[in-house]
Amino acid sequence: MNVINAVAERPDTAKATTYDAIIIGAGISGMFMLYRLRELGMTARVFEMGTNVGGTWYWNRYPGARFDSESWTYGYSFSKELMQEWDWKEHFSPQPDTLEYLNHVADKFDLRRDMQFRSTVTSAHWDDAANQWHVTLEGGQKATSRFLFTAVGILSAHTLPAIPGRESFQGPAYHPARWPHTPVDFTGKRVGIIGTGATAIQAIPEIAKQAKQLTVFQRRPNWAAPLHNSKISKEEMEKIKARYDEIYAYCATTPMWFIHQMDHRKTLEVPKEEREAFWEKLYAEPGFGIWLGNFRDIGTDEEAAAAISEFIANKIRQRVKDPKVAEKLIPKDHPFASRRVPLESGYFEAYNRDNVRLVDTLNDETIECITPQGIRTNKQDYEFDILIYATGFDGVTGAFDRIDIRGTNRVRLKDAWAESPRTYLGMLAEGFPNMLMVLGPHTARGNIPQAIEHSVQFQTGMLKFMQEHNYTHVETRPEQVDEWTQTVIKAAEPLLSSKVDSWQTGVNRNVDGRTVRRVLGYNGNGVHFRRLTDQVAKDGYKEFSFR
Ligand code: NA7
Repeated sequence: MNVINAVAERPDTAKATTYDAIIIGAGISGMFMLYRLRELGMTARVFEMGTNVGGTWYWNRYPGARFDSESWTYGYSFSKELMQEWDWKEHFSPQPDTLEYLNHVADKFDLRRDMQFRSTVTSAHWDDAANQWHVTLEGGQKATSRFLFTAVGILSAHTLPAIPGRESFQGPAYHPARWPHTPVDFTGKRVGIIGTGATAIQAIPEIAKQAKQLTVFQRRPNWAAPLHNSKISKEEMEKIKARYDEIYAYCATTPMWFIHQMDHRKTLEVPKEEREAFWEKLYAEPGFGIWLGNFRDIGTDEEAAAAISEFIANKIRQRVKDPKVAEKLIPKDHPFASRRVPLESGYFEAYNRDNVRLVDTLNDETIECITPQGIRTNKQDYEFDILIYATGFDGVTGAFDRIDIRGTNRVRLKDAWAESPRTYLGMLAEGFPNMLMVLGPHTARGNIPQAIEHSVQFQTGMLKFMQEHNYTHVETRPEQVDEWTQTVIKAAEPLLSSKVDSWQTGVNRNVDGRTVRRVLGYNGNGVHFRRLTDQVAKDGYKEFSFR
């Protein structure tokens, strides 16, 4: 197996081994958590697998990787100075620019001095008697802390396809989330890619421009809509900077904290012509408007979902020249917006190129195995110079499962969550004292950096409260966990997305036991979530139990 893994060297030994807090992960969450903990006067150490900061934007270096969210709503907002000094170059920032931004943040706030890279946390065990966490890294290094912060991301546990023969392929094979740090040259190469999720949808048009031939193995097609990215001029950036307060305040009023506000009409109440004109407008606009700015029932009402799906299907038919290929690219098993909608830049047109072919592995051929030369289906052998496994992630809980986390009575988190996560607000897990999760399961997500900032503010607010009251121990209350778990499950019930297999519902057939759908996020309104958490803070965190 030659999937590239950028991490090779072992860490240096840390100077001290006891901290007030250990943070796992140096992505957007871990960086901001460190910043805030320092403000509280706490000693903190970040352990990060990679060789530098950036998390998702450190790992995912594949061609075409970029934000699907407006850059100017997707950065940190805690520092006005930072906002004013950083110029986003494109409305949807490409990965290299985003990584540069995060490095700039790390430099500006001198974050790296409390970070240890090439450091994979393998276990974290709670010690009730000592009221602290014992953390072990790959290689044996140990550290202890009063608090443990998981800042591990929701899409960081990448998964390779469970297809026999994977080890035998003789050429280079890559997962997009472990992409090499130097660009891969596809010139003159025959490339095979498995998967057609958001990642592949970004990568395919870019690889197609270079490769001699690109063969896409599609199991289930995904709905996708145009991104409409463009550059940001100096003048436009100045205007955005002048409006930052207004922009972020507006995002906080929308259900998912994006710049897109849902349309409060119901789809079928709007006359067909008016509806179609509205959809034409959304389809021609940049960003998630077609998903998040759409009629309020497209995610819950089957007829409404069928109508928007038909609209998008017709767009695909118009854009893909070969009608047979177009039909294969149109999902038939789930409606538009019932999985996270990938945004694309020329994805459908890529299939009009002579050097791109689509293999439908659901209806036409079945992948049997990977061979030394390429991929064998039940119909033929395909030969490739390079293989790409754009096969996604063990979403939300996957990164937790990869660490042996044990709480009270040495209960393993993985076992405790086997059927469903049990948390309060997705921030503290039942039975795991002093472990605070940024983007944990059952929390509100939407606009990820804004969700992170909100969560970090809430958690560090609670730590400040603990400092003021001389508390050193925090736990959930069982009745709050029951109530929150039920709230989360209830909020997911009306959603069509709850009836579809995806990383969001926790299904990943490349991972043992990941065949049953689970609720992994809080799908209620983000505005209510903010209100609730603000109220909990205002009332003195009564829902938690302190010692
Ligand atoms: P996704 O969206 O989970 O997509 C993974 C893709 O890989 C999807 O098309 C899968 O098909 C396919 N897949 C996975 N395993 C296999 C096997 N064994 N054989 C064939 N095809 C397979 O992951 P992405 O990385 O694209 O995107 C993740 C998120 O990142 C995205 O939602 C954004 O939030 C950013 P399937 O649909 O399961 O039939």
